[in-house]
Amino acid sequence: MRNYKLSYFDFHGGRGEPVRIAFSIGGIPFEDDRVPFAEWGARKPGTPFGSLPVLEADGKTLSQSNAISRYAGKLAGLYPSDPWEAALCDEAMDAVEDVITEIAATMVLPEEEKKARRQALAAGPIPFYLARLQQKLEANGGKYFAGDSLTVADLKAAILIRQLSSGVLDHVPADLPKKAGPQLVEHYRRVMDDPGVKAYYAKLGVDV
Ligand SMILES: N[C@@H](CCC(=O)N[C@@H](CS)C(=O)NCC(=O)O)C(=O)O
Repeated sequence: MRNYKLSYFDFHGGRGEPVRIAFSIGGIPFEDDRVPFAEWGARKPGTPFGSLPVLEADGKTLSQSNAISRYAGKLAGLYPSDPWEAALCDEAMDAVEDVITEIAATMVLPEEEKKARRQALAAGPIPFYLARLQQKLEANGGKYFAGDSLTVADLKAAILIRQLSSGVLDHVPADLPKKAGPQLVEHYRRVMDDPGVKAYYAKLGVDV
């Protein structure tokens, strides 16, 4: 087995979190390199695209969160082998990534602009994406986004819904997921109750 090191910021969410959980579920040892924000400026130029997460495998780097998630998912049995189901898994991950990209773009805005941009997102694009993601979930039977078992798409979607429901994003109402995609909230709870996901957070002493 390769030696893995996953570098990502030090919080329980975001683009790196599905990879950490997938490795944990798959019993794949990895170095969990949690980069303090204070060190990021110095480390950024050394990353492939100036961003995290980055996975190192025996010293070789892989970037782009969905590529890393798919890779970790394949190692951990959390990525479909059937090509159509794999495409459904990719579709959900890419749709979630669209939402993350919109939200991430607001992080560095001055307060007034941030407020306006986030209110606009909460009034249109976010509920739109949540409603459409919910439709996709329903089209696959309502339990998982692809196939009939947990995949990295379920992890990625659940982590987004957890963030949106937590109230941590100023100007985005915490009840937005419940209003725009109630089944996504149920899905997120189900994912957090998955024994492998539960074990991951229990090991870290995190309540989810
Ligand atoms: N397309 C990239 C985007 C990565 C990205 O923007 N990551 C954020 C953290 S979630 C980041 O590194 N932000 C710091 C920066 O851009 O300087 C991916 O999916 O990995």
